[in-house]
Amino acid sequence: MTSRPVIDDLSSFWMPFTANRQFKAAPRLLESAKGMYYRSTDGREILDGCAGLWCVNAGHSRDEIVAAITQQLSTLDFAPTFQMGHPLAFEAAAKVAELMPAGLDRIFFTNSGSESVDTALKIALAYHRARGEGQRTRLIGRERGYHGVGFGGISVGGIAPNRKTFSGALLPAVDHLPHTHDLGHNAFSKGQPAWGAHLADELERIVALHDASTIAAVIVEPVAGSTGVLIPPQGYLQKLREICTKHGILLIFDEVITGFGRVGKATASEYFGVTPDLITLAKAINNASIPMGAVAASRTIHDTVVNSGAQGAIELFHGYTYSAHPAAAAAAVATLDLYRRDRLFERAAGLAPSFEAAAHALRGAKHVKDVRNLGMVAGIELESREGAPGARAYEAFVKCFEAGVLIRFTGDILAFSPPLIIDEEQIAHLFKTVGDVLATVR
Ligand code: PXG
Ligand code: PLP
Repeated sequence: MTSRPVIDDLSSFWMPFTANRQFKAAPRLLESAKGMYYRSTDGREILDGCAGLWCVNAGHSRDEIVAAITQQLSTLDFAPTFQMGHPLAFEAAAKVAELMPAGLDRIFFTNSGSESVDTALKIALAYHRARGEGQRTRLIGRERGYHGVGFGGISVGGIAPNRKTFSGALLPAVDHLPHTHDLGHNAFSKGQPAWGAHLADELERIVALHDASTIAAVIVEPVAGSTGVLIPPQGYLQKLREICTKHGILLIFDEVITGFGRVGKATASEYFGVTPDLITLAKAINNASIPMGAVAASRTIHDTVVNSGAQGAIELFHGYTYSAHPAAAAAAVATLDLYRRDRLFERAAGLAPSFEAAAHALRGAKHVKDVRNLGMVAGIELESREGAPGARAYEAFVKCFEAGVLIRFTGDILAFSPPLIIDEEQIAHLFKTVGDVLATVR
């Protein structure tokens, strides 16, 4: 058995997005991880069905990444990237650029998805200003969108509880597209649902209301993860792209979850064949081993902003102390090399059909009212318990953990996004455990 760290005081850590009192009354603690498995402090192996928080795409504690970080920290622990540089920052940017859709090869580094979102929104404003259209300041998000927790991100985001407390301080010029989730039309869709492309036309209505000359950008997740795995209807993203192009509005895809293989290609943009103007990234960019995020900008946007400044003047007043932190950059280089060497994106594409079949085998399981999936992401929506929304999924989540499987839940939706190194047997075990647990859930 492993030694158990004695934690007698859980009170200091104010936990993020957690029911703190509930958790601290019955904590679930992880103490190590390797490959597909966590180990809990009570010495149990836990199959990771959600890649941590949708981020450990190559599996846990990979030797190549650990070695790169360790080596880097003892060579160059920190170097500024404001008016200075270090070679790995440029190498990491070039490697990220290689995986982006053609033309989106200018990379701005951040430390998280939230920072990537705020960065992309600011780049959009800076771009229009550099073009002499500084009045384009309005931002369009979408209902049920999650774009992190910065003030920009919650303003364009569409999750009511994330906004309510802060409503008086959100960005002023923001509008929202309707979300595309409708079980009346699309229940039990495999891959992209057939119904819903017309919802993109709502953008025309918003443009007519505010006038295109006031709108800077539209931001959406190509596949919404956090709010319960919402797959875009066939043709929907293409339509958004067309409408944005027609009106000179920038299109931002938030690929913090979909980036780096989750849907079987490097990006969802590549998978869907729709190229936005900006892509936000984080999480799997370096297998979540060190905090890092990025924004991929089109060369047009980059060149417009950079060439508009006077010689010797800083062109974009934006950046983080830790932008391209050496350890994070080393981890990114090692991770992207590993993805290529092990052909992990192809592996994800190859596993997707059995993942889909295993998820949809839970159609008909107790409480299940929808199963949906794309690539290596799946959502299982449960009928809510009368008067207690979310309680049923929480019970399922806790029982799965007790049965040795880690999943995510939001509201009454269970979410699955395992590391892309998962094998067929583990996929079967993951969904079988969930089925067994659901049979016991009240
Ligand atoms: N955009 C998207 C699309 C995300 O999914 C962020 C931005 C923010 O990233 P950071 O690194 O600031 O957290 C995210 C993050 C979940 C879950 O289980 C999802 C996220 C984070 C934590 C939990 O749904 N997504
Ligand atoms: N707050 C203060 C007082 C600072 O000096 C800085 C950075 O120098 C920041 C916030 C921003 O920190 P970061 O660059 O890590 O985002």
